[in-house]
Amino acid sequence: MTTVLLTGFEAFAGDAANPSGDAVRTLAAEWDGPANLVTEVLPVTFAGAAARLRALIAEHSPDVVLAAGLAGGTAAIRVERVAVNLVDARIPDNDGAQPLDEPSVAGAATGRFATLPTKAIAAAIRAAGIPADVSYSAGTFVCNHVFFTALDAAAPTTHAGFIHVPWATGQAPAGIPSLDLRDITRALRIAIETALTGADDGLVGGALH
Ligand code: PCA
Repeated sequence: MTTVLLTGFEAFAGDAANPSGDAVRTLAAEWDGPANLVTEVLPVTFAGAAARLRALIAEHSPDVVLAAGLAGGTAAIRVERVAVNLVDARIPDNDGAQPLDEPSVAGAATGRFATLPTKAIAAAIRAAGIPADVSYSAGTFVCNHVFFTALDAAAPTTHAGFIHVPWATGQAPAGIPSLDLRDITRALRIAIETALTGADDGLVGGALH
């Protein structure tokens, strides 16, 4: 049976919530197949998140790995295409660790591309009426580290990638954009379904700047 590993994150930076973790918990509760869905809410720690993700991939040998995290201040779902082999923490993680200018995986390539069909996923999410774009930087904090780790740890045949989500409505700080948690959850479901069936072939995308 096809296995999908879906992760979100716990709260960080003093926030009370993280919509990525909430959406993963919601999708796990309503999932009705046909793929086997394995879910986890990861700690926002460089050491803990990467180790846990590697253990989950080793245990379940998933066909699809989709990790999700919060990008506070954004207004759309961001389907990340590029993971950089760089850890450069602007704030401490939930362990209090703030590594600077280190590789995510020592000796690995400078960067890696998502092995999910990123353009097809963004288009499918938009077609459902939810704002979504392909993004070319997942930052240099724990999300990018988990994204790079997923690509490093997964088998070459695995489709692996990362999605950044906005704040959920009702949780966002004043004046910060948000999406309904149901739409964030739907976007993750659409991403999984597209990863299992879709391809980027022939889609116009990219970014001018
Ligand atoms: N967002 C952070 C880490 C955890 C999360 O949800 C990031 O973008 O790196």
